[in-house]
Amino acid sequence: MRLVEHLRLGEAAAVAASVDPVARASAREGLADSEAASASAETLWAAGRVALGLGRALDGLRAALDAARAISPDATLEERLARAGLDATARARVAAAAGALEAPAPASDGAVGALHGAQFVAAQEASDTLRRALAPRLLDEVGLGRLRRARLATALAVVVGVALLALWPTLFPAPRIDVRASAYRVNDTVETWPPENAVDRDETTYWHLPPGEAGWIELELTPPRHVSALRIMNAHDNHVRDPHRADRRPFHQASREIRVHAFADGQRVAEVDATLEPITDWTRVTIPLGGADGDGGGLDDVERIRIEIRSFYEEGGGLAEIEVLE
Ligand SMILES: [Ca+2]
Repeated sequence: MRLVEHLRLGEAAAVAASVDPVARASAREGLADSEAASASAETLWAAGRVALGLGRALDGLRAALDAARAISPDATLEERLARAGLDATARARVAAAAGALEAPAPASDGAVGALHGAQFVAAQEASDTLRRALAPRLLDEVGLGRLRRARLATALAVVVGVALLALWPTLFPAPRIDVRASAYRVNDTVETWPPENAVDRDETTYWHLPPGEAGWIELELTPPRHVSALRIMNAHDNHVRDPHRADRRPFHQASREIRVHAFADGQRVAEVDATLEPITDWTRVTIPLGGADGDGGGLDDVERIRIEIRSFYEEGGGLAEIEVLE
């Protein structure tokens, strides 16, 4: 209900309608004076000119209380604050700060003590509370309409923002690549060379086909995207040249002839043949994927890329890394 009132401003409109336009204009000036006094109080206080700062803070509160008088000239302070829209807690706080206005202000910075510090804070808070509550009650119809629209726009922006945040992962899924293969090598129960090894950004891990078999590896792109080329690092066995691993049974396994198939909207949109060399020095080869007309401009909305390993060096085929270039 508070939100509805916040947007509708019905109470504020009722109070505003009961205020004489001349009194309203002078009260609005009072609020502006109050705001200026509070701001300069903050600056003075922060600069160490605390006696002057406290004086300005109290001026700010006086001006805000005077503005409250404009909307209910004959009421008590308590009634006036209630009519300004303050709840009981805020009324008590503002009334306490207003009561302290009677005390004599310190004449010099040296006379400012801890209690004055508390008084400064209380006065600034009370002025701010009162100004916020009073401002809509001192608007005319045009001003109220403008405030209603501004508050409605803010509320709508929050609602849209929250909804967008909730729907974001569905609307804009994080780009993902899933990988699968016709088969992969399992040397024993411990060592395996699964297809995930070809997209883990680690040059020392490989997808290997079982020895002696042709096969394929496939990348599924979510969401589908523009692909200009693949960068491929062939499989290799970096243990072969490692003297510390002489006990290990070395093997060579690398792909030779490959065929790349790209799919978009369920249709095959490219088929490119390439021959890979056994790698030296961690080299990668780039395979451009042009359109059907081979213009080299890449392919749009690619959802799936299959790399067929048609022949291999030594024991069998495999790949260390596949990068999708957009
Ligand atoms: Ca890898």
